[in-house]
Amino acid sequence: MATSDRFQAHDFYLMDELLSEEHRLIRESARAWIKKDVSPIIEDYAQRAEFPKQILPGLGEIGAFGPYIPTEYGGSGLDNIAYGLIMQELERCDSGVRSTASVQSSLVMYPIWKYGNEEQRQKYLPKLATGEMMGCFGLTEPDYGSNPGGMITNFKDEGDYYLLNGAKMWISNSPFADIAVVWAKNEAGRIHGLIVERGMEGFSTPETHGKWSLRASATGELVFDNVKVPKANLLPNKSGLGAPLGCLDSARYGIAWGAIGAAMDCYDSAVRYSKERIQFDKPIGAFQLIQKKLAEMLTEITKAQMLTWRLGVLKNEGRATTAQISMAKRNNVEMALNIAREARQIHGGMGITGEYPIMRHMMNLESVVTYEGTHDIHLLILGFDITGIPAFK
Ligand code: TGC
Ligand code: FAD
Repeated sequence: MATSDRFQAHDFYLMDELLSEEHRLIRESARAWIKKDVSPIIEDYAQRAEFPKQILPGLGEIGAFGPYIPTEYGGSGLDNIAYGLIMQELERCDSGVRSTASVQSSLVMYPIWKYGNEEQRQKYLPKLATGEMMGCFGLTEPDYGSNPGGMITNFKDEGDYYLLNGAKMWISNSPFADIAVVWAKNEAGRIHGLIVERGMEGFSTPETHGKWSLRASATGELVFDNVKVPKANLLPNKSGLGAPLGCLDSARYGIAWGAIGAAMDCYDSAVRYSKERIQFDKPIGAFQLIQKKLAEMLTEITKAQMLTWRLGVLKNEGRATTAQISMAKRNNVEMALNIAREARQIHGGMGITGEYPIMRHMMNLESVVTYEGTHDIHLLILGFDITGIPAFK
């Protein structure tokens, strides 16, 4: 089913004036590519529960893989606002497309750039930046989701190599990734990152089927059965739970922007539908109850845009805190989910079909509100920041 993409951006508080010419150009090129190459196929792939692999080179070309990674490693060397705008445009189309780029950029390229050595950076980053090589990030385990510090995946020093055992679950991109950045404990119980490559004996990546959400994104497991990982594949420059959590800060920041994209798409479709759909001899947009929904949607989108732009400025200055990022991820995903639900109602019965993007966004956002830290975990991160008292355990 090829659906037309009639999206028009809404900028009620003239936020574009806060962007540079370069920011606007980057956003427009991402938006144009999405409209041309991804929007026409995304509904069909989501319905078939398949990831459209043919978009990978295009994602590389628009700079969606490693936007803020330095150009010497193949990245685009952009700032955090540009990174956010790209994520917004991708998720405006589909959260799964943004997911693929988020994982590659913030959960694979970022740890190799920040925690890897020069040899690892040169070996992996340029290929990851073009999409020629794809990666995934293995933190979550079947028994350790919100509490990754409890992980049981482990490795032992066997002299010439590390012997890796364990399993990861719910891993975006795992079924087709060439490499996995895997978090595992050493014999002393210290968490380290290891780069595991497809083809290593004992390493498999079974796909997770039957998802009602993120259907256009591939999700799977990572299974390690006595995998011999070369010692050169250990990320040497940071260990402890803070290492994977540091990557999450960057990915959660991208999601905060991305969720605004999904909300904008639902709002835009709802505005258009409310002017076109006639009931009781009037466009439904003439009824106060519909206007209330639209006015509240635009208000929430505008508030989220301002919050997130300011977060981007702080991030560019190196001043954005984990708790500030949690506030934006939590607020914006909930905002987008609420807008998707309201937009679904405005579309009446048509809202449940693939003719409109609404139901797909709504179902996708049910994953987004859970991954990268659940809605309630982000509330607890904020509670910790406010009181100084951790309430996680
Ligand atoms: P806690 O004792 O608080 O912290 C352990 C160490 O980590 C440090 N730290 C951080 N460092 C960097 N950045 C952060 N955001 C950090 N947060 C904490 C902390 O200072 C400490 O360092 P040190 O030196 O003292 O050891 O850890 P805890 O075990 O109490 O857990 C805290 C909690 C619950 C907030 C954390 O575990 C958490 O965030 N849980 C949520 C797990 C999560 O978000 N998983 C996401 C998996 S990846 C994913 O979902 C990808 S989806 C991708 C897609 O498709 O887009
Ligand atoms: P649980 O941790 O079991 O939580 C269940 C419920 O209990 C939640 O409501 C939670 O908020 C609540 N809860 C837990 N602890 C507390 C507490 N202390 N106080 C109050 N409430 C609490 N992970 C990766 O590592 N890499 C990936 O690429 C990846 N991609 C994903 C893709 C998809 C489509 C999905 C759905 C998940 C993905 N994840 C990935 C995993 C994701 O990060 C986890 O699902 C998430 O962290 C929550 O873990 P859980 O599902 O085990 O839920």
